[in-house]
Amino acid sequence: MSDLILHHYPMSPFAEKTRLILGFKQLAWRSVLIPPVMPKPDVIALTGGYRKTPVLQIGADIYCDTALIARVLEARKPTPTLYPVDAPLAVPLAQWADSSLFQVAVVWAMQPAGAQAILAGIPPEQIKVFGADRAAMRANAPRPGLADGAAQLRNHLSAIAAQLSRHGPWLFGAAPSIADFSVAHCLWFIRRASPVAALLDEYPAIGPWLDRVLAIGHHAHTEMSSTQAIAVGAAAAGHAPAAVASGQGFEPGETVTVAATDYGTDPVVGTLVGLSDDEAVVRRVDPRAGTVHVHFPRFGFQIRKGAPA
Ligand SMILES: N[C@@H](CCC(=O)N[C@@H](CS)C(=O)NCC(=O)O)C(=O)O
Repeated sequence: MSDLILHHYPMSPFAEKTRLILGFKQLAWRSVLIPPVMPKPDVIALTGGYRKTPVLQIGADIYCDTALIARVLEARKPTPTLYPVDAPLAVPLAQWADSSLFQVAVVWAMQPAGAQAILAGIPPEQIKVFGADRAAMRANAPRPGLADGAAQLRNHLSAIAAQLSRHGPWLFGAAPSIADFSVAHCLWFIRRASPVAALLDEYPAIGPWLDRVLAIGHHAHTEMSSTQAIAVGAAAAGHAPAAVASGQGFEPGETVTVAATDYGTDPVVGTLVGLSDDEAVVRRVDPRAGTVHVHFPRFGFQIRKGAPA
């Protein structure tokens, strides 16, 4: 079976979500450390434009977005499951955490005192580069200021704490679900912003639960360079089987553009080879990575006909 190759960097919350899911499923993985800011030529060689973190590579299949990566890991190793049958709202709750909760967790964690802790050790000129990169990535995407963000975060934390008190030890009862990982990576980020992390202590049910999630760990992983990962893509022959469902307005083999709809909306252009209610797959040819299949979930992405003018 081809290696699971995670392209990520240590301080990325969505990467931490994925590392913990790999730990939960006890799946061994290869770790490719990527830059936290653009340019990311080796990531783009694989994705064709998508720049967010993390990305999962299996041979010549490139999976964008952690909602899809989680499903791929579930298919690779179904037990323990991320989607317990008695927790049907785990997926929508995870989506809420990955968007609403994440946004206000970042607003809280990245207030000046928190940002200083998170970016500790990074030279001031690099911090400027980081700020400019994130401003460009967000473009005009609206984000609450600190007062609004803090109020919203406190509401969210109350709800999470109440859920854990009544239904714990995990968010949906006796076993972890995808929701635990999506909520945990947001609060992990706040914990790393140590001068402002005491907010979490106001919700006593949260600390022990977060400790439990983080204790799952990341399982066994070994480093790989991005050059090696691109060579793996170039050498891989087989691609995940895909089909284009009828009735969605797209034909197999047509040129399409796929892009995120929130932030980091850099388009990926390719030949449509797979489309379902869960996933869009495009084939593209890269001078270094060869022919790759790039996979996107349908939530949070838009697929359009043709290539941008
Ligand atoms: N919906 C995406 C969100 C990923 C995301 O926003 N990741 C952040 C890092 S935690 C990011 O891409 N930041 C910019 C970058 O790494 O270039 C997912 O679930 O993977």
